[in-house]
Amino acid sequence: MVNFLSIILPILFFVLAPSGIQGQSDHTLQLYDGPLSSPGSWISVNNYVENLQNYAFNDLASSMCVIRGIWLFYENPSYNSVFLGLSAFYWGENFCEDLPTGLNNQVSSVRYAGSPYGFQADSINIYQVDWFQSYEVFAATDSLDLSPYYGGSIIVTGRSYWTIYDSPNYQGYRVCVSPADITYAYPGFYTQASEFGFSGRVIRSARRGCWTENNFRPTFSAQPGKLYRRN
Ligand SMILES: [Ca+2]
Repeated sequence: MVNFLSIILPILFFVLAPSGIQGQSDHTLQLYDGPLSSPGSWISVNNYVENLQNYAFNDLASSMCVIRGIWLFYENPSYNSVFLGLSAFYWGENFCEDLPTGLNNQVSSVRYAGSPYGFQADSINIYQVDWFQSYEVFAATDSLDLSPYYGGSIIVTGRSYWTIYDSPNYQGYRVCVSPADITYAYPGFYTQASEFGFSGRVIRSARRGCWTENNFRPTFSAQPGKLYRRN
């Protein structure tokens, strides 16, 4: 399988990548059929995979290595946009782990968060639903009028504060959010809207810097090399 995939994967990336960028990103994930002690066949991905069936790897992964980047795992295809389900995240460089019960042989889609060009570059990722599920909007620069607009959960990467607004043109209700560690560029994972003061609201514009005193920090600092999953 490895030899076969090494030939067809570049083609699949080009054809199937629905979001992110086409071709290589700064994020690389390996999924293994077996546990780390006996990994068996495996695939390497570095872009969004809406359905692991496209790689003949649906509900197969039992362990994984994050070679680099910020990776999101979903129980269902299309990042749980059709059926909500279990989701998890993991970030860092060169960490491997067996998937826990619940994710073992259950992962159906994966994608990365943050800039395709550098996983510790400044960006904000906005998801429709909590725990980074369903549709997303990505911004790496000041954005006057985000569209479509969501506010279920966010991931802040890099070393910048961001102010998010519930109206276009940097108007309306606003809060300032930050990465978990602005010196070392630890990403900030806000798993639900209440964690960034946006319950019942959507994010319509966003810009770098802190333009309000209404500040939110991640409720926990997600360490590299540790899997966090929705309870
Ligand atoms: Ca599944």
